[in-house]
Amino acid sequence: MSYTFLPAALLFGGGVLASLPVAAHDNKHGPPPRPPQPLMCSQLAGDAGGLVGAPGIKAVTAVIAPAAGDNVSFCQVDVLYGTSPEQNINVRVGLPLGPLDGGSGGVVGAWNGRTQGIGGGGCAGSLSVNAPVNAGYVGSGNDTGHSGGNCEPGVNADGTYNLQFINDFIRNGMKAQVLLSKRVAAAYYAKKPDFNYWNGCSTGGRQGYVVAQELGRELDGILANAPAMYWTRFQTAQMWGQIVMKDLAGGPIAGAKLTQATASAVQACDGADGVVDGVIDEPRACTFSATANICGTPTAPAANCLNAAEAEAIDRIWDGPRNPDGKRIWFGLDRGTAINALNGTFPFFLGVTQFHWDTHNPTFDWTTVTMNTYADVAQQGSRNIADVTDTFGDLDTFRASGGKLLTMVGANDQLIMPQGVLHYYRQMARRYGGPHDDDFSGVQKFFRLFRAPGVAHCGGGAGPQPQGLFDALVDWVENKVPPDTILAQNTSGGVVTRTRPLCPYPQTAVYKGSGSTDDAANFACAGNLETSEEVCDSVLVKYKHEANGPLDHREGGTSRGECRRRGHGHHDGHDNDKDD
Ligand SMILES: [Ca+2]
Repeated sequence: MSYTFLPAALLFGGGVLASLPVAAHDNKHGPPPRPPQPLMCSQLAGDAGGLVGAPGIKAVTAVIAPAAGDNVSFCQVDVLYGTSPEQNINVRVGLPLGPLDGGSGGVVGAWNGRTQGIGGGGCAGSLSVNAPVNAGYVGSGNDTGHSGGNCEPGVNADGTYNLQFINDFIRNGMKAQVLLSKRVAAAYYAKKPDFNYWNGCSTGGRQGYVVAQELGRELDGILANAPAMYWTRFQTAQMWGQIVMKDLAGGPIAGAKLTQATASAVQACDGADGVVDGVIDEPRACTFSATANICGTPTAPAANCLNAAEAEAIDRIWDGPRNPDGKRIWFGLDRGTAINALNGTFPFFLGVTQFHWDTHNPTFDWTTVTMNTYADVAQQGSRNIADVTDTFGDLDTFRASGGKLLTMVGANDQLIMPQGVLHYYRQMARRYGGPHDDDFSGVQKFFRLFRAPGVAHCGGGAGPQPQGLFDALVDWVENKVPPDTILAQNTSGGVVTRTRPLCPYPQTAVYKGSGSTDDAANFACAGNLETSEEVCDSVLVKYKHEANGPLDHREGGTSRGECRRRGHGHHDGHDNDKDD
């Protein structure tokens, strides 16, 4: 295959191509073109690197970082990117040493021929590229245009949005990162990457989805775990429990009571999946009510029982935010999840910030919001800023380009309600699959979701911990082997104590009925967790009409008729269908 060296095209499109040297050669009378040659690291900060003076490139440094501890030496390129004085995105590209810098053992120098972008967390990016570089990848990261993890600058003091800040955080930073990493790799090694990947969790997971949705041709494989997608909607929902506790219980409920309520729910529902192992495999099917923990009742625990108001508050935290009509606005924390993270003595700081974004008022006081007015704030957020932040686009280009998307989400994620990504997955299943609600075969050809029972945000928790996710993605992309299961395991003192398969949603791991329940070999992926009961209960009130709009069955991946037919038109006494 002929190879045309057009590094700038990756970043800036066709407008600047005419001014760049190219190896392609259509002058039959001239000398043959000289193929591109590898560069020394330091040359990447000079004219030969093609970065200096290019549009959007404000500064470039390129130095060889010495080996340190377990980290190998590599070529560290730092680029300050921005197309205006206000835009300043720091991108770091870490390159395994090329042949002119002493690298060896890889495809070119120490390089394995691949790139791997690393995502950030919270309201911050990441410039830590050691892990991918140590594994032979060109690693990259970006700071999303600001340092630190504070999202408050998204709203100016005068009540206007700082859309530069918001867009750099939401999308521009990782786009510049991906494009620059591919461009710098091609310049350094004189070879385009064979495969390009993303690897992130939480905000890093959201970033992976943004790249899939908005740069669909650039990456071959994306690992996007516990994605912070629907940024405005889920972060607003992070405040629901605080408001409920304030209104019903007079303030935060003691942490020990919340912990006991979680333990009681696990005890009640653990065995429903066929294996008593301290984990509720399908928490949506668990209907345990915290009223069982009310002091003085026969079912109350020996310690940390609840008063009636506290019990109602915990039930509403599990249920998630609803509007005054009883229609679901977003999802709650599934039973078995640590409630304290969002509902401790103080609210989660990014949730507080989100209320400022929702109302574009940097001094808005969340304590003025009640359970009845919560929907108004949620609706303001949807109408004012969620189209910018929530990144719920389709995957048409990514799919058509052959990309593969892999997501792990902990079923007991204590920060990002895992039903959010299920909501998106259901929509994509309908978009790329068959006509039936339960047909996920189409979407699974390029996008697989593994929900890990008992696993917390990006890992941790009582459930078996997912293993080898990134390797599974690479195998899918490069060897066409789709991940049919992901191994998960618990360890104690370095010894594996339990293995269990994770299954591509909506399948689940079912015990075969004999042999150790601590051995993955005794489980098989089967069943369908997308019951009409779960799907219909997950239908949300229409986006941007949270205060008093109709339910949006279509966006919920189902139909009103389907939910009516199955008898799910009503929920908890609320007439969910009256306007629909
Ligand atoms: Ca269980």
